[in-house]
Amino acid sequence: MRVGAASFLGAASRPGHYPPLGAAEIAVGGRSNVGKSSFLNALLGRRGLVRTSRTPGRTRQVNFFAVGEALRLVDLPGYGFATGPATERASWGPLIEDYLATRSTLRGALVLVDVRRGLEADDEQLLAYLAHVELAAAVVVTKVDKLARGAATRAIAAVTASVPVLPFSARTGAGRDAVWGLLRAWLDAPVRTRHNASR
Ligand SMILES: Nc1nc2c(ncn2[C@@H]2O[C@H](COP(=O)(O)OP(=O)(O)O)[C@@H](O)[C@H]2O)c(=O)[nH]1
Ligand SMILES: [Mg+2]
Repeated sequence: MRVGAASFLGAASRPGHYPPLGAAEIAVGGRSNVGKSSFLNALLGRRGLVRTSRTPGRTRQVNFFAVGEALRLVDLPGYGFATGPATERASWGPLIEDYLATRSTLRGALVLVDVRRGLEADDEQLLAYLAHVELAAAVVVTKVDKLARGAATRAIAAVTASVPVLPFSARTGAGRDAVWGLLRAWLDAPVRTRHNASR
């Protein structure tokens, strides 16, 4: 897939307050520090577009990036980070759920997991929610360069999900073409009308 010019489109910090509907959207979620910003930058071939951070949990908004005319990538707030005011923590879930349940142009969601941690309870919950709202989903196993080849292969095989599992490294670029292939398939698939997608 040829990647069009990417640009920041806007952010939402409250349910419903999203940029106007436009191009098809694909959401990217995962625990804080899983490598989500690095994944997006590597996918887009843009080093600094999405801020990578050494202070996990700071990004509490849904961030929208336009990729050419036909696609938007949507960076969901990182979950599972256990510091910060409880009120802020409590707001992430409803925001993510509202966006996933209601966004009519949303075509699928990637759930990122660190190769050294695998699928954890929060990730399973997100996958279950995606199945519940009938969205296409896949797991991207990040930072595969952090393990030796054999250990990485075993760790990736241990990620068992009922959706595709794709290994990825933002550092080496491994897995980039496979991810783009999946996204293209999602964009090419017929749009299904979800019962609860209202806006
Ligand atoms: N070795 C390696 N480090 C990575 C990779 N992806 C992210 N990181 C590092 O993991 C940390 C968290 O990355 P970031 O993209 O900010 O994660 P986010 O909080 O999920 O957005 C940073 O120090 C990154 O440099 C990867 O593929 N390989
Ligand atoms: Mg980030």
